Amino acid sequence: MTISEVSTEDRRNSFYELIRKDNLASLWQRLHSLVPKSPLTPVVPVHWDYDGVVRPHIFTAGEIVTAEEAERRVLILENPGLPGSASITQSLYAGLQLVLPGEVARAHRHSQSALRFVIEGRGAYTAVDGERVAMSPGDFVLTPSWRWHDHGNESDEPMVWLDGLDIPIISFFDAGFAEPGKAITQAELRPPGDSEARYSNNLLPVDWKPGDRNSPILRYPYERSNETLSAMARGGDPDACHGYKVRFINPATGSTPMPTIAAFIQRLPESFETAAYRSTDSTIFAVVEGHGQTKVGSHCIEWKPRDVFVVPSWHPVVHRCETEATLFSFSDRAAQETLGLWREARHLNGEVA
Ligand code: 1HN
Repeated sequence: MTISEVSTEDRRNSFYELIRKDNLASLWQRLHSLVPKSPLTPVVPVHWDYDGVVRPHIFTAGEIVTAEEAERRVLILENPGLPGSASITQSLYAGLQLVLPGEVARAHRHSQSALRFVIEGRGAYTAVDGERVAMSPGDFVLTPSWRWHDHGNESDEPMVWLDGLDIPIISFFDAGFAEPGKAITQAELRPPGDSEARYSNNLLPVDWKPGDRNSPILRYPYERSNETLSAMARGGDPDACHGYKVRFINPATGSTPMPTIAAFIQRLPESFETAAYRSTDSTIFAVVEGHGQTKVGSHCIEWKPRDVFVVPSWHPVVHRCETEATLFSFSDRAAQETLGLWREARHLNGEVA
């Protein structure tokens, strides 16, 4: 190094230190990491083994804290690439919630939108704005933003579901509010099944107008998603990247069930391997049925029913299964599409399509 180079370096460093005191920073030191050529995510691929690892911990949680004490007895699925963040991806939160027989989780409401995907147990309910929604394995249930919700389990089985919330998005915007309910449990304002009957039979009350961008359907039963997937599979011609894949919709708009979160369910035929695929929405998968492997870049995840795993943004993904398999998934694709950001690439026969 020549004397003039040393002094240039020194001048620059002392300049950076000086301006930092005035809350200034140089863009030229950071430009490329601020605007990468393609997504550079800290999110890592991660897999939670439900039966072997997570389930025993959840049931221990059930012994050491009541649902009442905890308000929500949940083990957060935290991405190790985002330590301390309570986030599973940069934009989403996920957790596994246990409600034991006889327990209730008190009413509250918040700006954050939530979905539930039932992992085990049947007969517990979540009540949304005064309507009880009974839940069974594989059901996809909505708690849109600012709706009162409480949970209860009047069955004789423990109930575990996967919660997905847009908590990091709401924190990013500093737009979150929350309020406790006056009563622990909401009064019933409508009979169970009311919203399902009104809005999910390809019918709508004649003068009904949506009040917001959320689906009026509170529960998408697995029975119905399974019926669709089975019919598609009988029809044949699976998509090379997805097998047979459908998206859950808001029937009033054909768009996503909630404005921030998109949700999907797909069936992979027996002995199927998908073509490599990537998209900008980091995605959380929950295994409904079947055994298989998912390659995320060079990382291989071996999955079985009730496991949860994450595919980070723009990582090439290949699913392979021995038995027929069903995967539920959710992501922030809804928000990305609204903002015109969402991208995907299909890599068919090694070519990017
Ligand atoms: C929440 O309200 C629920 O209602 C679950 O079950 C998880 C995580 C953070 C904030 C609120 C629920 C939550 C949550």
